[in-house]
Amino acid sequence: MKKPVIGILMGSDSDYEVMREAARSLQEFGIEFEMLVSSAHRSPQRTLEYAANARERGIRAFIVGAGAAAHLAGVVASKTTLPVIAVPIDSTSMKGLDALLATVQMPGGIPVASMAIGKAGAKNAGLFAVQLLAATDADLAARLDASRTVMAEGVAEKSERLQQRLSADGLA
Ligand code: RP5
Repeated sequence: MKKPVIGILMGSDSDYEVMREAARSLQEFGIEFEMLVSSAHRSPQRTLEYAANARERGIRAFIVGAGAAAHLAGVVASKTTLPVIAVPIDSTSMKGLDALLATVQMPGGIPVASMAIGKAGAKNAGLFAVQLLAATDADLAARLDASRTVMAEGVAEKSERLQQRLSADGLA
């Protein structure tokens, strides 16, 4: 079994549906990861120990999702100098704006890279982690380039289908 190089952390199992998108991005590029629940507020000791011990276990970056008064990414960052990529989760009536503001307003000296709120943010967090690893892995960088090409082709195909809809609607 391969060793995980990315640690995906979330504040509650209720965050899983969003954070699964990060796992999917990593899986697409064959990046090994581990995923666990740990809370900045409900299990602070577990969170601090995980962050402190991760580097020696082979982890090279963290993806951290939390909602509400989202302190998890910042707490992880306080115990490691590995990169921390945060995903604000839309789990309250404030629809993730609370988590976004709590996440991005880190004090100078302890950086956290925050993605967008929700599933797009989680997807990009996974891709961002791949990009970090690709900085020293030419094969991985080439596969990222290829995925961008496929994405661009997909946009062109959508445009083509749009022409067909325009025509069907009698607008072209
Ligand atoms: C946060 O509180 C978690 O990250 C989650 O987004 C939110 C709600 O958690 P649960 O009450 O669903 O466990 O800490």
